[in-house]
Amino acid sequence: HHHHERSAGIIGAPFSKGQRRGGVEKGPDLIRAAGLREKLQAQGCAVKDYGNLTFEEVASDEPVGRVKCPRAVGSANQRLSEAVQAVKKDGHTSVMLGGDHSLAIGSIHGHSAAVGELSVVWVDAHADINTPLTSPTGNIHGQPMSYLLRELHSKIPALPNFSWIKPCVSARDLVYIGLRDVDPEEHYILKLLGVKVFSMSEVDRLGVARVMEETCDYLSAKVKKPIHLSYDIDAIDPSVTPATGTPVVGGLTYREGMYITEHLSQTGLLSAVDLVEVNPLRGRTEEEVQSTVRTAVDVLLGCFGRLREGNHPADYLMPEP
Ligand code: 4U7
Ligand code: MN
Ligand code: MN
Repeated sequence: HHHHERSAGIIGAPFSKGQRRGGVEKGPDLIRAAGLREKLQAQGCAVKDYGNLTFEEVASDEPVGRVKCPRAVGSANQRLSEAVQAVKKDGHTSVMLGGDHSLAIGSIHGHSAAVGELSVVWVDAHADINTPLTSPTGNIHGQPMSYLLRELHSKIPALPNFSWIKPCVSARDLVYIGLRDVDPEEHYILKLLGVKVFSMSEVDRLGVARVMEETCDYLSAKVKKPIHLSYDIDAIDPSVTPATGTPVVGGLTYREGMYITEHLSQTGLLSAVDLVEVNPLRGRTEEEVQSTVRTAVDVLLGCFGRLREGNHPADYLMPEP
């Protein structure tokens, strides 16, 4: 039961210039090497791997204001947007393997360009909604939602290689889960726009089951839009997924992390997924890296219908003696 026809179109985005630390560009190949394709196929999901994107070298990419590497981030995301549009036109659920979270700009933009209005579920320790002018670090992986929200359009200054980006998400169609490290300026923006937030406090108060029920009630109150899930591996507690650039204590348990994917998968509305911020160079041991990568694979399996109760093919036939 609960069997849907699913197919995954995988795009690797080995890109790290949305933040300072090298290593996060190794995410796509590590996640593949942990058996993503085989495991998806074993659970009845068709897979087409579109391979890794290649990104053009930007010769000189001086900061603009505080914003670091705007030209490289802008052009990488333009490529990614086109790749996601192609995957959606081929009829797949898009799976974008990052890479850092600045890649959500191109992934969500491309998804929206292909299918229209979206709901966005952002699972993260961070809100990633700084504008170029509020960002304390200048790292674009802390800013992607600010470029995508219609309500923030007037607060975004022009940046080189960003002019193709059209804001395509409304604040009422966005839900955050797992927040626990929000900058004051971001907190102000979230309140100003009235964004729905289930921080770790709400996960504590309500439990993850009610959080997911309320998330889906909220998002489908009017019309059921395709869901874009942007999953930052740092949403899960660093005791489980330590190999990431900006770990924050007090995160989702492995079980809560899985429940989110099981619930979203069963809505039948999941249309694109990002899995970002896996950085093997941030693991202190091989076991820390492997635990992070295994969990990333499990998140994706959950997105494609894996249930912890077990699964069986819709056409399964009992062997007769
Ligand atoms: B991630 C931060 F200041 N808010 O803007 C910023 F704390 O994609 C962190 O969620 C952003 O990992 C974290 O740089 C980006 C900082
Ligand atoms: Mn993030
Ligand atoms: Mn994060």
